[in-house]
Amino acid sequence: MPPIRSAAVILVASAGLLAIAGCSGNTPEAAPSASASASTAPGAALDPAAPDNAPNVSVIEPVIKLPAVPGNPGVLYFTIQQTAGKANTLVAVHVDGAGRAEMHETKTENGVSSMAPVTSVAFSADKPAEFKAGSYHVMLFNLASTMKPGKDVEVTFTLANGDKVSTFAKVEEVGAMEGMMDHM
Ligand SMILES: [Cu+2]
Repeated sequence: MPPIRSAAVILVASAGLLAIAGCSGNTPEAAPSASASASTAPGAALDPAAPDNAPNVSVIEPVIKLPAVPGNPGVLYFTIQQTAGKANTLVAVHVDGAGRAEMHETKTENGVSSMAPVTSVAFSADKPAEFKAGSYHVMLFNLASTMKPGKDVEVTFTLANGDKVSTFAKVEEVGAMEGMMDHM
């Protein structure tokens, strides 16, 4: 089936770009001195260290996948981790351009996948919380028409202690297969 095969190739390619963006974002010392030209690189404009962010909490590779079918929900993937200190709990996510953002968990039992809303997800230095396909994810409803592939969208994570972490997520198209698996 040629269409599905080419979609898989595109997904692999975009995952590679994400990995590169994540690496450069996490090591600002290694950024090229020609920063003006670097601003076009994926993730280069992100500022994960906003001054009022919760201490010792970092969000890695946040990415918004647009729905395969317009009008359907999108999804936000990321990893949130504690780099030092006590464990934390994520209790809410706000995404600019999404009318509503819900934390969900996908579970597979007896070969059947289903998902349900969750109100909190704990994470610690030993155990980051991974929001990814087939696991925790944030479902995005009522997407604004301004949500286009290639945009950087502000995302704010609220912790149980009231602290917040803001960063920017890259908006990407979703592959047809991935869209079906997550939102059927
Ligand atoms: Cu969901």
